[in-house]
Amino acid sequence: GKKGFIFDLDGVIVDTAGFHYLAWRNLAHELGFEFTEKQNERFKGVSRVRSLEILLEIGGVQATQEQKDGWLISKNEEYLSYISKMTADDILPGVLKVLNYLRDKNIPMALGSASKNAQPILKRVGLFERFDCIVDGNHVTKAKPDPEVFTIGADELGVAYEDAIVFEDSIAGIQAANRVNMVSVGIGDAQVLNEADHNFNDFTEIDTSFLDQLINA
Ligand code: G16
Ligand code: MG
Repeated sequence: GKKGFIFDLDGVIVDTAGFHYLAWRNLAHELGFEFTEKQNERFKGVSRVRSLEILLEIGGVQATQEQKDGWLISKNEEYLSYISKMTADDILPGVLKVLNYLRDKNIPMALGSASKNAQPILKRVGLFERFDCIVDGNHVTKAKPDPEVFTIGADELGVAYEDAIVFEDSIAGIQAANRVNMVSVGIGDAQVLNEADHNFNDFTEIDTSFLDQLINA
């Protein structure tokens, strides 16, 4: 059937994963514990609320709902201050080449992100108009590894799930795509993303013959 491409945002289109990490690490320090980059793998693709739960679990911190709400707000404010400085230069290497190639072939494209900040980020880097539909943390009730963010995207593009190709940097996102038989493409460490159907370190490794292979499969 007709193919459609779905792109995750953080860690795939832009490197905001580093900003999330900085903001969570600063909160951890404030609460008196360390938070490493290795521990941060579990946070990728995971919702804001769930991320805080995992962080408090790592630090062994008990907190009231009021405290948690305050930390969620202050973490997001810090994150927003980082993304407010983003420009088109923050689009990850090789991404525009792939998006342009698919656009020239009239392939439908969706954004599928867990982030509630996806739209302002896309606007800042000049990609808001590039997707036929944007599904983000404001539209879904179930977080990755639940496939909801991707199934809504495929439905809106009008493609069958097995004809949808998902680009993801998180374990949770690869699992979400696999759960509904979408083609999963892992961007990042192949050892971390070993459940993906295809693996690349970044978009500069993706050539047009690979894209044609996916389109014509
Ligand atoms: C992203 C990140 C996660 C983050 C989540 C929620 O998802 O990978 O680390 O916790 O969004 O972000 P926000 O706090 O901006 O709503 P994705 O799916 O784009 O990788
Ligand atoms: Mg991601």
